[in-house]
Amino acid sequence: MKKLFLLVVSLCFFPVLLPAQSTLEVDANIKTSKKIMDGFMDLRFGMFIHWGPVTLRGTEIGWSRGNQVPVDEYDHLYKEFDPVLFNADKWVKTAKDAGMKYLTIIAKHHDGFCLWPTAFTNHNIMHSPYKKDIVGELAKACKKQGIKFCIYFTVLDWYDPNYPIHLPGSKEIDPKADMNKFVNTTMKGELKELVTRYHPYMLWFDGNWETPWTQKYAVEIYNYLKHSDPNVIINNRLGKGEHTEITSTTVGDYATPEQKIGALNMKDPWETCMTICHQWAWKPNDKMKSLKECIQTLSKTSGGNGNLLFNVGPMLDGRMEARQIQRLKEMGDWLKIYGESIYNTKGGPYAPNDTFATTRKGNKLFVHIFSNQPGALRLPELTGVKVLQAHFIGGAKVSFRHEANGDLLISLPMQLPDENDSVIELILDSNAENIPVIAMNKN
Ligand code: JFZ
Repeated sequence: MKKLFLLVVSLCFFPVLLPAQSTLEVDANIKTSKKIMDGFMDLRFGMFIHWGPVTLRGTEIGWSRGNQVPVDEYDHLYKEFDPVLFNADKWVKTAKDAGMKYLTIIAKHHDGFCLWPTAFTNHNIMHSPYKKDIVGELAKACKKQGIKFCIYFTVLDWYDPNYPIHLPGSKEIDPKADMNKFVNTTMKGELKELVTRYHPYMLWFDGNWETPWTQKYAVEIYNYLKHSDPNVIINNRLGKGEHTEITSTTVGDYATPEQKIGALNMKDPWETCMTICHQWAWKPNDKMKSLKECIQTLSKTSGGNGNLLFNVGPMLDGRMEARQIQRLKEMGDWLKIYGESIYNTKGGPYAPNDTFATTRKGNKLFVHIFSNQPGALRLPELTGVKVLQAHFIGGAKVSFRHEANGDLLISLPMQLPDENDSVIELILDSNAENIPVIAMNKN
């Protein structure tokens, strides 16, 4: 008995004596809780910001290094980077006026330039003429204005000599590089600075597709970060694997479809990242999405039970473009009327298509109508549920009837109240959130 007691005690104090746990899996106790993830998914709409010295050229961040811009030129752009009109409060207010609830800044993109004063490389904002902590100022402004502050950080670094690949798309491994040193010293050091100084709500990793990055590193970094802040949310691009899915081996808390709306998924959290124009970083005369496209993208994303991280690339002087601020404000104006059908809702039960999408909360089912249907909108049966009442949000009553085959027929006026997305609120006789998913045709 005494021996057993001693064994138990020694195991408690010297966990190294325990059989080595698989290093390829995240400890279930450390994984971000469902409660925290539900809170994140309630937010629905956030701002992504891609920015850095590359705006001096107007080409794509990271990817244009060694392509449109020669490496020697690209790597010295920061010496001219002086965004004197940068104003963190204005950026955050732009996000707030758009109805966004969180903001994710690129602290370091694939070109390795750091927008905060890091001790681990001189390739950072303090060595530019500007010399101000962009990440810190944004963290402060977000806190002040009640926006959740999040950080993008890529695991690859084409600039750092210890990271084994040095050019976009290259497969060539530099024999002089030291990946272990890069991860254990530079990456861990930089992440520790970011987490302890700025307390991000979420970390948006990227770059997981390159071969030097392994699942073992991903698990190690996940555990490392969660020990530092047990509540921090981490996307699925920390681990290896497809961005669009969550599987049993995924390292990270949610899926990250890019430049396309994710599929309806009531089980796994996901967030689509998408640009308001074409490029992630600012480009002169980049084609901007119409208001209709912006609003319908948000509604279809919510209808699929996902979040939208909508990207803006500010200009080289530190301002966001007036036309983009205006477009975002128009989204915010729409959300002021229809926000109840977006925030804190669940997607489904119908899979969104180009005609309509649905969201739900309690006994309410919101039908987002994207284009007028001659006379009526026909919805396949909502099994076991009756509609008691229907009206446009902020407007008139809508007539409807349950057909003999179970279909729900909703009458539409000649002129829909909102040309971008009119929302009908259906009041049901029971909880809309319990209705099973209903597959739909594309149109
Ligand atoms: C990545 C970044 O590379 C991009 O610049 C941006 O930050 C976006 C949010 O995330 O997107 C990718 C990811 C992978 C490839 C291209 C773009 N790829 O493998 O070609």
